[in-house]
Amino acid sequence: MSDTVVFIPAWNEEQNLPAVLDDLRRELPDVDVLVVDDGSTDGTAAVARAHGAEVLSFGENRGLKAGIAAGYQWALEHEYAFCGRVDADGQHPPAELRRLLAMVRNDECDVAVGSRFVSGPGYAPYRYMPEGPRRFGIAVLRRSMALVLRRPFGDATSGLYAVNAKALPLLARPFESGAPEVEALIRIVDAGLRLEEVPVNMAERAGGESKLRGKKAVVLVLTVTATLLAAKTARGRR
Ligand SMILES: Nc1nc2c(ncn2[C@@H]2O[C@H](COP(=O)(O)OP(=O)(O)OP(=O)(O)O)[C@@H](O)[C@H]2O)c(=O)[nH]1
Ligand SMILES: [Mg+2]
Repeated sequence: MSDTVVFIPAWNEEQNLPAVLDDLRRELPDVDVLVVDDGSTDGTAAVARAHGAEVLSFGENRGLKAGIAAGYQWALEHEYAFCGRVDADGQHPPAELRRLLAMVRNDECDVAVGSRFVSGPGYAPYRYMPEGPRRFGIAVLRRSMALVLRRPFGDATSGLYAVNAKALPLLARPFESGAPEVEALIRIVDAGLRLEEVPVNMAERAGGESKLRGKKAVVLVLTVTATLLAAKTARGRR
């Protein structure tokens, strides 16, 4: 058993998982890998096993927020010192996760989140310029995050994470909103953990269908804003 587990929330991702799992194995040969198969009706579980991953299968689709909490819960129960998360659709290059995990291992921070919207050496500013409604949504989100977190944060819906054991109990608790990543960031900052937003490159979804098109994207922005307002109100009451 390794001291690190990387989990992948997956819902009907048999097309994309093989490449993601093989790439993970190449970049991070020593980590354990868990696929959280959320009631998939395709070959997600079988493909994951065939490519060397552990599989945690839900009997029915419980939604991404349940899948995320279950991944961290697994890491907590199995007493891993470090935990990573990547998406199943090929958007998160395992080489970038390797950098994030190294930062957490070196104790540079407790939580490292991969971001398209911050820059650094080798990562040019404005390398991702979302268009139209997405651009507006991201701008609104950035302002709200700065207000609630009391620090800037550009890519609040990123699912590319590396964390140490201090963050596990916080992230294994069930998420209440439709914006679990935003909720996660609030929990991390409220607990006083050291959070780093790290520039990364991300790819386009490799295949299959995005769960986030058109109307759904608008609903997401509204959900996120509601989550932020709720968090602010709850803090005010304390
Ligand atoms: N456990 C679980 N995972 C899900 C569910 N819906 C999506 N996922 C996974 O969550 C990850 C992100 O889903 P995407 O559909 O790619 O969402 P996105 O990356 O925000 O949207 P795109 O930019 O269009 O790709 C992928 O690994 C999906 O397989 C779900 O209901 N349950
Ligand atoms: Mg995606």
